[in-house]
Amino acid sequence: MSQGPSSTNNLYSLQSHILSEEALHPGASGDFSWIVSAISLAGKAIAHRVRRARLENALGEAGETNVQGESQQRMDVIANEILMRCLGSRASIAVLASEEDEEPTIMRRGREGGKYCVLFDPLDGSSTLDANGAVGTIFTILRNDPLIESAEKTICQPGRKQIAAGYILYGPSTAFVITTGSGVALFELDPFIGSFILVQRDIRIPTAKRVYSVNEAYSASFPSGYQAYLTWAHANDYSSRYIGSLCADVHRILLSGGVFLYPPTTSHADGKLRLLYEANPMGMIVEQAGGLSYCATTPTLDVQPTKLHQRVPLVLGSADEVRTVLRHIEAKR
Ligand code: AHM
Ligand code: MG
Repeated sequence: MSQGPSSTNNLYSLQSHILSEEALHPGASGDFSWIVSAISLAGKAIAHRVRRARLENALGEAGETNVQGESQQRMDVIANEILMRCLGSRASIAVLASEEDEEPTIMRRGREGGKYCVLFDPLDGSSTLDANGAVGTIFTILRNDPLIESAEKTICQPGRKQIAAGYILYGPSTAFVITTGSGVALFELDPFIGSFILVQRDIRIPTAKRVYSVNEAYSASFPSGYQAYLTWAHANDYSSRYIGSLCADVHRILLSGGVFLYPPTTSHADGKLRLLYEANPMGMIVEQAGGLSYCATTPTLDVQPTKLHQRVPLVLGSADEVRTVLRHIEAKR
């Protein structure tokens, strides 16, 4: 049973949570909590801009195509700038890397120091913004290895090495979900006091739930194992929920269970979602909450990345549901 602050009636902020986790590591310098505070500041600023986007005429395409060949939304560019401005000034940051930028940005490395790398998707699911859909910022924090010269190679670390991962969901409320490797905690932004307040710690994903989340319109081009799974699910009383915004779909699964799938398709032969700043952070959160995350038949967090914007197929969610998908994929190999 998860314990929220309601049992004690105490208010507990994101900052207090991170400080108390740091206190468990006697040698901690406090650099890590500075980074989380920069991400939370960016989250508040992005939440504000997302809520005003229609009024400020900031919706629609920016007119640019990003490195992945996808058209950038104006809000993608705004969210990216906010994160860069909030994180760029933090002295412990070595490298920043964003879905929106072709190359990683080196802030300080070598003799200048820099302990951490932060990778992010500034505004995931932004194409749903025109319809007032929920969008999110996904982030992961990695340790900088000063012995590796190339910034891209430094950040190509398997997901198991993540120090922390999380997302901020801009929905009816602004939710901040984070793990530092000892469970998953959920905070909600109280806009009147400007703080993220703890609402649930040690979140556990239900082991099973008959709900799948996939863009089924592409199913004719899915590999046969995924097709066989969907045929099986149709015959077994499953329901379907798909928002088309990864943060929103993962958040629902985190709180109420089910399975999310983004298989390879004709237009995205390796899958659509990016390993380093989408699949890995979500994989760490889901595993920390007792669920499973796989890229085809390899645990997401064990995939060795080869490049910053690498794409992968993804299956994640309730442990039993993910195992059922994997059984169907393996049967057709
Ligand atoms: P984005 O990072 O460009 O926003 O793309 C990622 C989004 C995810 O949020 C979502 O799961 C997926 O793309 C939806 O893709 P599709 O529209 O093909 O179903
Ligand atoms: Mg994205």
